[in-house]
Amino acid sequence: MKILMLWLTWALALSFSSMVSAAIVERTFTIQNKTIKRLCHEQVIVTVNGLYPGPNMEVREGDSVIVHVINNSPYNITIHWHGVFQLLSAWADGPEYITQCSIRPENKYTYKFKVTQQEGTVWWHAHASALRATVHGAFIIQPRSGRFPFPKPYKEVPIILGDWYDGNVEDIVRKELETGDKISSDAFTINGFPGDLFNCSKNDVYNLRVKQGKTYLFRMVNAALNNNLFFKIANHNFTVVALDAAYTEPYITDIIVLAAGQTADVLFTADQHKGPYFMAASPYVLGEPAPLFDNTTTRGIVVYDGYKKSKSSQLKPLMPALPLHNNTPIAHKFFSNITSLVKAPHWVPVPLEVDEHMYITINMALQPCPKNAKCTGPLGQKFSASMNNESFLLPVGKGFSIMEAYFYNVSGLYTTDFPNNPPKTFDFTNPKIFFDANVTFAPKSTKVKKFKFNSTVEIVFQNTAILNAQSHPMHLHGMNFHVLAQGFGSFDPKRDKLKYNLVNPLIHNTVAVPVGGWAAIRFRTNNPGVWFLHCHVDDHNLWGLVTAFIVENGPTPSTSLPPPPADLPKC
Ligand SMILES: *[C@@H]1O[C@H](CO)[C@@H](O)[C@H](O)[C@H]1NC(C)=O
Ligand SMILES: *[C@@H]1O[C@H](CO)[C@@H](O)[C@H](O)[C@H]1NC(C)=O
Ligand SMILES: *[C@@H]1O[C@H](CO)[C@@H](O)[C@H](O)[C@H]1NC(C)=O
Ligand SMILES: *[C@@H]1O[C@H](CO)[C@@H](O)[C@H](O)[C@H]1NC(C)=O
Ligand SMILES: *[C@@H]1O[C@H](CO)[C@@H](O)[C@H](O)[C@H]1NC(C)=O
Ligand SMILES: *[C@@H]1O[C@H](CO)[C@@H](O)[C@H](O)[C@H]1NC(C)=O
Ligand SMILES: *[C@@H]1O[C@H](CO)[C@@H](O)[C@H](O)[C@H]1NC(C)=O
Ligand SMILES: *[C@@H]1O[C@H](CO)[C@@H](O)[C@H](O)[C@H]1NC(C)=O
Ligand SMILES: *[C@@H]1O[C@H](CO)[C@@H](O)[C@H](O)[C@H]1NC(C)=O
Ligand SMILES: *[C@@H]1O[C@H](CO)[C@@H](O)[C@H](O)[C@H]1NC(C)=O
Ligand SMILES: [Cu+2]
Repeated sequence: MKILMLWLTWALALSFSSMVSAAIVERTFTIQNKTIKRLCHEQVIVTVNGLYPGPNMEVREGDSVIVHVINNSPYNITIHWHGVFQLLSAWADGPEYITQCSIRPENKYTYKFKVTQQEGTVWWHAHASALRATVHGAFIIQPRSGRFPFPKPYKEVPIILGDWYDGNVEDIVRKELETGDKISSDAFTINGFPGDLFNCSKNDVYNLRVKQGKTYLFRMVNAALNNNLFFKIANHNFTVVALDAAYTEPYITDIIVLAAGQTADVLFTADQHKGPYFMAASPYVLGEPAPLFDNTTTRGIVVYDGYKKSKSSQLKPLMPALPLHNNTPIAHKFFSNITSLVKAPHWVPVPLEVDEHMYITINMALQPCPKNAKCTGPLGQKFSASMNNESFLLPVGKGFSIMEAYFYNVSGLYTTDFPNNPPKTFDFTNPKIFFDANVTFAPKSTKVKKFKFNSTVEIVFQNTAILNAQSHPMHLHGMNFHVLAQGFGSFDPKRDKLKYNLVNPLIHNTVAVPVGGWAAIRFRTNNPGVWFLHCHVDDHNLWGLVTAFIVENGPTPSTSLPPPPADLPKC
């Protein structure tokens, strides 16, 4: 509780400082062990500055950011600024082996970048192995003008949703990668607290005090490693005003649905009678049969000022009714019914001509169990995951990251033949292909795709039923995209292109591709560098549901990737 108060005070102090014209925001992130108690056990976790969740950062659009990362943890680490464009600063993007080698224990690296042409809530997290489980925080970009395209909220409140593993996440993930099995989280968290539905957690409850009649801006992040989440507050509605830091038409809803990696800016008005109300989050997972998943609920509490003094204090807080884990109609409505706020600050129109078309299948897959090993995945094999039947292998132990190899013309780390189409066409979403050994094994490779500067790219992501249709939130670094349409079953260009919204579609950096369905996106390659494209479910990411896009230089220095900073870590 004390920690929570400190943290709130600090968040407030930050929001005042943003009113003055701060051109440089400088921070030190010391990556360090921290022992904390959750779910009846003491657990050593990796943190930034001993905090879980990590410190929230707040900047104004146009600011320069300098973050000194000092790695005092036993693991290799990098930090990614999720959703920050990194215009002409790809060296600061962070994914290990893509834009940089990781920062080894006892080493440091300084991330330097400018935040331009965007505002709203994004976040930062570790982008090495599964360290982001506990190494993450909000990254709030205030408008340079100080004005929002909606009435000024009374206060801003970061709400970080997470999942918690009862054990050392790095050990758990290593086991998962060795045995090929899947392991689920043990609890969900709101601002680091699992809430009172868990054993030994009566006091580990996030507590938000509000003033009746006031409107709060929730800076929401789904930081969970492997889960999409539903979020509700009993008896209250929300107004969504931005998703992935792109303004939306104000959208009134009683539920927020965030896929792993997504963020939202949400107005919350304390417009009910003075009382306590639970806020709660639970997972959205799909698959028939459902994959192993964490079927628990986290909750925090919203208390109105003045409530304690009233005579009705024996009132129990109201609990919101959350949907079942497989409620696709509710999730799909949230994902598809909101539109962007045309002509809002930083809004961009949909590019109407397309230079490059890609059709990319995304699915689970298998890799053969090594001889003499014991694998506990499906059919006694190991889980894998693929895009267009290529399962990505990071260039570990090759001496360079992909972007360094690209910049210095080093060959042998990657090839540029990532396919534009799936190698086989079949009834992609037919559940009968669940265990078809003819299609489940995907080869391992390091294939990327190269684009000319400033081309427009359209991608249709096609989920398949191989080893179960599962949820894959696809995240692109370096560039936002428009989500033109989405649907279920196999994408049919003749029928489905008619559904494209070319007027006011949502702008995202992470799209929740419908389970057993497709999503069509479009973007312009306006940012030279190497940009990771991956599923934000961490298991799937580590199993290979990733690739990278190389965006070549434009014609001028101001459209070219600068050389790497001198302190870029070496492999
Ligand atoms: C940090 O924690 C890990 C895992 O418990 C442990 O192996 C390591 O020795 C610790 N390192 C430091 C510097 O305390
Ligand atoms: C709490 O502990 C009891 C007894 O050990 C156990 O049966 C139950 O599943 C636990 N509940 C949760 C939510 O972990
Ligand atoms: C929430 O919004 C719905 C639809 O606009 C409305 O019917 C309902 O009364 C609202 N609930 C509250 C608590 O404001
Ligand atoms: C998940 O938990 C809910 C509430 O406890 C229960 O009704 C439901 O059957 C569980 N679902 C699965 C798939 O275990
Ligand atoms: C959102 O849902 C409403 C009610 O079903 C519908 O009328 C409207 O067209 C939908 N808007 C979008 C953008 O899907
Ligand atoms: C890499 O190759 C390109 C094209 O051949 C050349 O223009 C560039 O100068 C080379 N870069 C380095 C660092 O050698
Ligand atoms: C898989 O391959 C076997 C042997 O080539 C063939 O008999 C079978 O029909 C194939 N299955 C499917 C679903 O294509
Ligand atoms: C993927 O590639 C492997 C190896 O070439 C092949 O056996 C398998 O059928 C392919 N699967 C799909 C879905 O294309
Ligand atoms: C990119 O292409 C568009 C359309 O052709 C053009 O309007 C724009 O100026 C180009 N941008 C850059 C940075 O070259
Ligand atoms: C850490 O990074 C170094 C340099 O890239 C590499 O040699 C080493 O194997 C990595 N360690 C782990 C545990 O991945
Ligand atoms: Cu996935």
